[in-house]
Amino acid sequence: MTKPIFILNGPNLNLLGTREPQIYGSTTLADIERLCADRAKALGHTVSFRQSNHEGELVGWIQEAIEGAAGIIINPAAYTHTSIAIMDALKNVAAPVIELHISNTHRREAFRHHSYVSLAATGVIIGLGVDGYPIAVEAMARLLKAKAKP
Ligand code: CA2
Repeated sequence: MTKPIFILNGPNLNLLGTREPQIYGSTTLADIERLCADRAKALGHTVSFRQSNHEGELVGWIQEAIEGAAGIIINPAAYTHTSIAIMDALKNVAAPVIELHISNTHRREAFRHHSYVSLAATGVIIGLGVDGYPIAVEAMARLLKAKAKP
């Protein structure tokens, strides 16, 4: 059995679709999970889709991914800009890591312009709205296919 792609979501993303629609849109996290699962299935993969408001729980899931995931797609939310712990955890993952942001963080406040997580990411998807999630699944499938080649 192939390992799932972990899709990890950080603090407050459970509120998607309920607040700040002008920035984050009206799609809920449950809708996004379905979009990702469907896209993954079409590409021959599965996903394990999770959200936490706690930094330590996210670090634990990243450690679990070292053995248990084909790759990680992560929207670390506000921890992007603060968490050396998440960056350090991701640096121990040999599998591909895609960092994802719904909004274009570079068009927002200066404190959102720096990402610790980017230092440990294979690639970054920013500012494509919630479409970024299925696009990230597609990109991950391509990275995994390229890696599987002899
Ligand atoms: O654009 C993104 O995906 C962010 O990772 C979202 C984070 C923000 O801190 C990052 O700078 C960029 C915030 C997630 C909060 O999500 C909410 C969703 C709906 C209502 C309120 C917050």
